[in-house]
Amino acid sequence: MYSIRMHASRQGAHLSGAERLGGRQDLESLAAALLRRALEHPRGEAEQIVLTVEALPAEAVASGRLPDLTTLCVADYRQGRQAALRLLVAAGVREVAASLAIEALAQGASPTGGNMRGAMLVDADSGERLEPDRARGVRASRMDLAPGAELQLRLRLAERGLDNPHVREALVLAAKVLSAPGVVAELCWSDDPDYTAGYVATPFGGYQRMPHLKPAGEERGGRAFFIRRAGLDLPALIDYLEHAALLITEVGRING
Ligand code: PML
Ligand code: MG
Ligand code: MG
Ligand code: MG
Repeated sequence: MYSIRMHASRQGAHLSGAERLGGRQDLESLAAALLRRALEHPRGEAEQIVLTVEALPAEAVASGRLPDLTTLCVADYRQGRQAALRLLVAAGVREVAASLAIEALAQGASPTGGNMRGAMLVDADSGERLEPDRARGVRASRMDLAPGAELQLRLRLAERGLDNPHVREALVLAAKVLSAPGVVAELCWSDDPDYTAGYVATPFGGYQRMPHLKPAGEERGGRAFFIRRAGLDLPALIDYLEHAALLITEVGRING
C-alpha cells in the first residue's frame, strides 16, 4: 500500500491539502485527482503543489471504523458555535479551553492570523496550545477508506443528501483523531469560503455536524484537537497523528 499526499500553497501560505491510501495500480489516478483538486481549489490559484508518494509496509496499516454522524439543526453560525461549545464541554473539555479554541479559529489560528496547514493541539483543561510549530500545526495524516467502506459510506450519505468530499474526508480524519490516545474531542470548521459546516467529534458522541459554524464567504477555519495531558506522551501522540496509517473498513451510522 502507498500513502499519497498533496499540499498546495501560495506565497508560503497553506491553500489546500488532501491525501489517500491506495495500491500501486491506483497511484496514477489518485495523483491526477489530487493535482486537479489543488488546481481547482476555491481558495485560489496555487503557486506550489507538492505531491508525496510513500510506500507503507502492509503490517503498518491498521484498520478502523468511522464515528456515527448526526447533524444538529442550527439557524446560523452563532448558534452553531454555541452548540459546539456545549458539545465540547459535555465531552470533558473545560469551557475556557473550548472558548479559546473557538476564538482562535475565528481569528485565524496561525501567528499571522491565517489558517494553519494542520490542527491546533489544545490542552483540554487549560486551553494552552501545545503544537510545536504554531504556523503549521499538527496534521492528521495517512488515512483513507477501503474501497468497500467507501461505497457503503457514499450510499448511506447519499440517502441524507450528504455525499460530498468535505463530509467523507472529515469523517475519515475524525476517525483517525478519535483513535489516538489522549484525545478528548476534535473541533473543525471548513476553511473554504463556500462551505460553512463543521463538527465536534468525541469518542462517545461521535461526529456531530453543524451546517453553520462560520458566516458564508469567511475563509478562516481549521481544526483543534483537545487532549488530556495526564500521563500522555505528547511526541508519541503527534507521531501517531501524523504518521500511523489507518484504513477505514467499517462505516458508522449516518443519522442525517
Ligand atoms: C473541510 O472540508 O474543510 C472541513 C469540512 C468539515 C465539515 C464537513 C461536514 O460535515 O459537512
Ligand atoms: Mg482540507
Ligand atoms: Mg481508497
Ligand atoms: Mg479546505
